[in-house]
Amino acid sequence: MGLWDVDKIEYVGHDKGVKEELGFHYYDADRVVAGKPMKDWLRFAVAWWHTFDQQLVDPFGDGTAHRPYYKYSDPMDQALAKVDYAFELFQKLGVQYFCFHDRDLAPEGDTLRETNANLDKVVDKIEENMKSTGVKLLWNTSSLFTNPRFVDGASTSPFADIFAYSAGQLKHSLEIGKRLGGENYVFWGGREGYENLWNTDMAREKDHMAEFFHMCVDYAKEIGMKAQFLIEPKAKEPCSLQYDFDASTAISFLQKYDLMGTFKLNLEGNHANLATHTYQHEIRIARDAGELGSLDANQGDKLIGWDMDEFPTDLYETTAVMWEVLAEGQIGPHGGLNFDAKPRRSSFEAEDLFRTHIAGMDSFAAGLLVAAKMHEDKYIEDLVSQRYSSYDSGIGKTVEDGTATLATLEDYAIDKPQSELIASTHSDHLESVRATINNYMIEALSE
Ligand code: XUL
Ligand code: CO
Repeated sequence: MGLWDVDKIEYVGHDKGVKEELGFHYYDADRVVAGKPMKDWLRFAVAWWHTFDQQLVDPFGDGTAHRPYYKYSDPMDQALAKVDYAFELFQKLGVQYFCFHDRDLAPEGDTLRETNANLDKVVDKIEENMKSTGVKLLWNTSSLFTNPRFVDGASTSPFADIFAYSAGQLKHSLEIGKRLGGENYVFWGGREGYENLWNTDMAREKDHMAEFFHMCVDYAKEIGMKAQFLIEPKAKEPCSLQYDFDASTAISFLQKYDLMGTFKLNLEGNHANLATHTYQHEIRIARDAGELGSLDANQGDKLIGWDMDEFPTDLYETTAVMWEVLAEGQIGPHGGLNFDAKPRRSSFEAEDLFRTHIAGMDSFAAGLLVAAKMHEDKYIEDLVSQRYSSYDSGIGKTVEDGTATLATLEDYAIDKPQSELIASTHSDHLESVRATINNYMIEALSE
């Protein structure tokens, strides 16, 4: 059976019931939907930190996780053993990609040199496994927030030594990304923000962060690293305000510092909620700016405010996300769906790592099927073009082609009675749209 006490997870469909927890009911990797196999639309990735390092703590309780590799007490032995467990899990789930932070992989030494040496040993083993299994790196990143030295940030730390350390750490992380052929490289601003505005020079900190990003772009060019750089916005937590608050804020930052296009966005469901947005909103903002890069797949809890990183199971939300992805033609030029998600504390058994990934993969596959059906009928496309059709000709066209002035519009509007100014189309009302999407869900998933 291998290292995990679980067989390869197969597609079991839903004709014979829907209760099998160790089989896919909707994710059928090679099934062609809207012109591409499901696996190519979804490009699932396993997050190393949650899946292999997370002990399932919460602010009030210790870790509950049972993991087979806890039998290795030496940290390096355990780090190396995890690579075997990781690649077996990827293959058993049929996931083609994975993601990691540098610090997820190996323990730190006393100096950066020692830390890098530990890391390289694990990366050697990962490289071998990537070659023998064909599993690829969606992205890697650098943890510039876990160690106490980053208490006040990394590139936005008020202490220049910390900026320098961060740059050195990141340099090696870029080298690893290049070596492993990572398709993207992520920058989540862990503690790049503030908790106390009275002691913070926000403008200076943002200038430092931009300088840091430019150094990374320069170094990637120098070493011939091709990965797409991605910023991952988050509104708050751990800081009371994070500088990459949401997609719009991150885009303004990229515009100000001449980094548009060089960086795209990695958007996360739970982070969207922390900014009081929907996941779909964040994706639409990025799409409209040509900045959609990749997605971290997870969800929050409506009743708890913080970053819960639940596995995504909300079908309405996965449908909305996949609707945007289908409209875009892809998640991003090199994007994927990285499960930045952890099992609940009570899902502590090793096997639960499979169940939770299956839940997330099936929920996104089902969302893809529903969204594809909506696109097939051009349901939303027709509804939206109908809604704005008054700009296709007549007075509306003069607005869009730039020939209208306040005077021509006054002339047009001045004698119009109120009754001619109130239009209603019914079919685009919120209640009707939501009910119709429910109908699409029922129809698409019962086929
Ligand atoms: C934290 C978060 C990170 C990034 C990578 O909320 O989402 O795990 O995805 O650093
Ligand atoms: Co994330």
